[in-house]
Amino acid sequence: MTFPGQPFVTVQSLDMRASLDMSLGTNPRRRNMNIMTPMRITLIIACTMQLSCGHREESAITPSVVKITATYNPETNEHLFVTDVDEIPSGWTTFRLINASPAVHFLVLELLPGAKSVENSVSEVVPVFQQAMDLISGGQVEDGFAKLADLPKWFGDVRFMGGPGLVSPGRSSEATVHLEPGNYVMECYIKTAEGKFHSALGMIRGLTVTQERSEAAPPSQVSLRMRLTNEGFGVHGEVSSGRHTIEVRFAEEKPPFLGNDVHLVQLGEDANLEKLATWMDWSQPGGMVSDHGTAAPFQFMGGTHEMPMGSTAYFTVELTPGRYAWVSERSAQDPLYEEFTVAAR
Ligand SMILES: [Cu+2]
Repeated sequence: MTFPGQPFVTVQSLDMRASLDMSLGTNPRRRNMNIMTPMRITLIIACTMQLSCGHREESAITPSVVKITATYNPETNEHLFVTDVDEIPSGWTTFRLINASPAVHFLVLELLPGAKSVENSVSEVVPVFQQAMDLISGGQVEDGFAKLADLPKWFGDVRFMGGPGLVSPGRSSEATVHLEPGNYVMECYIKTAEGKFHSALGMIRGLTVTQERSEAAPPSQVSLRMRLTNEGFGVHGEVSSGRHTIEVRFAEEKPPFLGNDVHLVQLGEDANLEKLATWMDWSQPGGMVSDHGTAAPFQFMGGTHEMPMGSTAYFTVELTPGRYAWVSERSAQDPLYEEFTVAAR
């Protein structure tokens, strides 16, 4: 196994990472980017339904909506999640990520084990991934992957619990998930052109899910269904123009490197899907790079991050006629994407 386009990534380094992944019991991709930075963020949980979301009534977005705005502060070079919500009841919640920044972002939810908190992630996990990435970016690929052995043991017990998928500047991404009580981390590990993870530049934040139970229900009407496996997206339903609420069932344990997730990409006429596949790999020096000066090569329109097998999540997208692809966050050597066309009505 080699990384296409990056010949210096060797089989050995991949195996190293694979065994690390297994020992950790989680997806290495998912934890690549935590570094620390102050996060004074403001969140807004607007406990309303479709009102504040502007969704059609039939999309039946759940009553509990957490709004998070992704921002960039050029004076401090901080990428931040801004919200005034730090605590929510357990149960169904919709996370709406509004991208008011010049970079692509996402928001992945991570359930931390025991009493671990975002401070532990910031001090013990983020720096390790950043050091690993710095080594990889400097050409020391094997040393970079070996660095991941410095991750704390508890990191292997982190559970990835979905969250709004990749979204380009000026767009919003919305995902609905069912969360059990616990301490969560919300983070984005897109990278800057210098190879710094957004989470290392502030885009990481804690969220407490309390024992109190929300009465929110999942979306009652969906227009598309997906069954995510290691082989594909299993789309059922008519992929037509307009707004869709998509039900996603996580039907298979994650492949060796990443969990099964899905993101929607709008393709231009000269879109190169191999380039997209390489970009979707955070461990590639050019992978997942998007900042104020470096645009991502594609328009990302939302999706949902991985969840444990058996879970269900929902996300909404707005489709207009054109070319698209569903794409998963995978290593560049094992890409997963599916192109499709939305016809004019
Ligand atoms: Cu980001």
